[in-house]
Amino acid sequence: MAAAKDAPYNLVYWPGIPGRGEHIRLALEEAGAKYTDTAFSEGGVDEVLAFVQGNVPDDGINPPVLAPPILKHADVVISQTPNILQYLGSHLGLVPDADKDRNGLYRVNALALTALDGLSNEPHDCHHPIASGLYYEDQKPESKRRSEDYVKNRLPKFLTYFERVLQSKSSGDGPWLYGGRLTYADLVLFQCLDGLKFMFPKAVAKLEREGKHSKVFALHQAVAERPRIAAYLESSRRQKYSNGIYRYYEELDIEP
Ligand SMILES: N[C@@H](CCC(=O)N[C@@H](CS)C(=O)NCC(=O)O)C(=O)O
Repeated sequence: MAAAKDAPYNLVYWPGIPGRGEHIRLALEEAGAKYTDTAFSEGGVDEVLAFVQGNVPDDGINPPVLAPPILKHADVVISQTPNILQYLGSHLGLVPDADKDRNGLYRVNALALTALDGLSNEPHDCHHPIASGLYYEDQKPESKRRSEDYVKNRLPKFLTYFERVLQSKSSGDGPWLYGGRLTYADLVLFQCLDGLKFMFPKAVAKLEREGKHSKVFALHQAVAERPRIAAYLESSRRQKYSNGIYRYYEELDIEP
């Protein structure tokens, strides 16, 4: 059975944190797609654990997954955030039109991967510079050093890169990263910057005041104002940042 066009989308992700699952939610919400979410379903944690422990899917088609987010859609079970986004992007119209721009999908994916590298994975490592399996509390001095370097060097580097993308001809008209229309890469950049505003409020506010990344901040605003995204952000489906990738620790709220 191929993935049925009208089959509902099922997001499998840990309850209690927006986490990487948020990138998937934003794509589904922007498209107005019907979906279920284990963050809000009874027994949601058990479903995540069944995947993480390798009990499902053992269906002869889909390999086991290592970690959420996981997307189930008809007979498709896939993991890896940018991989899921590429799948959803094609299904939900969040990638360039393949007839007009055959390789646009890969360009958009490169932008999303770059945002996830520098504005999601590296922030995660600010709290886990020694080991992902150790608590933040077990690596606080290293975390402080890592965070200082991140806000001073890495964060401006990535924002400068995205400003350059937004100023480039390939960005087209309007506030979007590629081809003059919203793609999933814009949603990823929005979510990353949104999380960073929560995680490093002083550093991000300073960068915003300096005005060197005004197009990046304008993109964040433009995504937040999309009617479906605005409604989603106001809804109870939008979870608060807590103990996920984007966390707030006063001692790391550094002004570079
Ligand atoms: N590269 C993967 C990373 C997936 C990942 O690290 N998921 C987290 C939750 S956001 C997790 O549960 N990890 C468990 C682990 O790495 O052991 C992606 O982008 O989806």
